Amino acid sequence: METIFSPNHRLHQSPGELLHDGYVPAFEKPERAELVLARVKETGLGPVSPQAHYELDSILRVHDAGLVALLQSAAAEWRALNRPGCAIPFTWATRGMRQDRIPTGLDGRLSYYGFDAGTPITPTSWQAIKSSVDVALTATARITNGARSVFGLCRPPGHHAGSDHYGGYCFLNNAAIAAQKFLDGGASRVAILDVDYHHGNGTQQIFYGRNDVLVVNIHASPDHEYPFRLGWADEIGSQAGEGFNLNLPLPAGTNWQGWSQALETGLRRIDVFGADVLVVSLGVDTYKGDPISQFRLEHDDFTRMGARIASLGKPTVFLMEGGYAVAEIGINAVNVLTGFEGAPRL
Ligand code: OKP
Ligand code: ZN
Repeated sequence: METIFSPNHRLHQSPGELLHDGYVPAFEKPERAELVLARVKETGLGPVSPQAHYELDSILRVHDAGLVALLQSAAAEWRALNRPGCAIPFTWATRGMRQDRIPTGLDGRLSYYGFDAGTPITPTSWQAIKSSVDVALTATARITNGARSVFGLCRPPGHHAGSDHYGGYCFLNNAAIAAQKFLDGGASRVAILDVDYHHGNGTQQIFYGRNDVLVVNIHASPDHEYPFRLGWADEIGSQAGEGFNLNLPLPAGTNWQGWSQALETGLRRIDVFGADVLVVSLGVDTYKGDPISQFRLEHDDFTRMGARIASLGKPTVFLMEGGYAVAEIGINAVNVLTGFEGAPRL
C-alpha cells in the first residue's frame, strides 16, 4: 500500500500551554506523524510519496470561505494585536446567543468559527493544514486512478472540523474533502467509516442532510467524552440524509469484543449502502494505552480491524486522524493497513 506524506505537518505544533489560568498538554504533536512514517518504512508497507498541490476549490466544496480565510489570517491578526502565543477563542455561543451574525473582529470570528480552546492557530499552521488536505486529495487521486487502497498520513487530523467550525485538533475535514472529491469525480455513493475513539462531529455535520455519503461512526459516548455535544445513537441524519448517518457510541472500557460488534454493524450498513469507495477516518486512540482515551484495543486488534474492513471489497482510502500513545502509534496504525492487505481479496 502506498503512503502519501508531507513533511509540512511539522509546521503545525501546539505550544502546549494555551490558557493563562490553565494548562493544556499538547497531545497532538509532530512526533505522531513521524513515528507512523517510521513504522511504514520499517514494515515495508509500500512506497512513500509526496503530496500534490491542489487549489482551494476542493476545500471550498466542503467548508465556508469565512472559516478558510480565518485559518489563513488568524495568527497574523493575533500578532498584529501584540499578543503572544497562538490564536484561540475565548468565548462560545450557547443557547440564546446569536448564531446568525459573524462578528467582524478577530476574537469574534474565533468565537464564531472555533468550538474549543485546544486547537491553537500558530503562524505556520495554515501551511500544515493545507498540506494535510493535499495529502488526502493526493490519496484520493490514487484510488480514482485504480489503486485498491492508499494511506494518507494526514496531520493535523480533520474529523472534528465541520463546514463552518474547527476544533478538536482539527481545522479542515480531510475525510469530507476527499469524499466530496470522489463525488465530484463521478462516484455516486461514498461511505465514511470513522474508527477514531472520538465522535467525528464535523464529518457528521457536513453530510447530515445528504444520502450520497453514508457516515458511520464508532466512538466513545458523548455523555462522557469529547466532543460531548454530538455523537448519540439517535442522530440518524435529516431530510434526504435520514438513515444515512449511523452512530455507534460505546462505553468506557470497551475492548475488542464490544468494539468489533459495533464494527460488524457498521460494515453491514456500508455493504447495504453499496458504496463505490470507502474513506476510513483512521484514529488509533482506541488503543488501551492511549493517554486521553478509555477503550481497550490491543495491537493485534488493529490488524483484525484492517482485515474486517477489507472484507467489504471496496477501494479504500485510509486517512490518519487521532492516536496519542506516541510510542505505539506506528504499530497500531500500520497494523490496520497490513491487516487490510493481508485479508483475502474478494
Ligand atoms: C481529536 B481526535 C485532553 C483534552 C482533549 C480534545 C480531544 C480531541 C481529539 N485533556 N480534548 O478525535 O483524536
Ligand atoms: Zn480521537
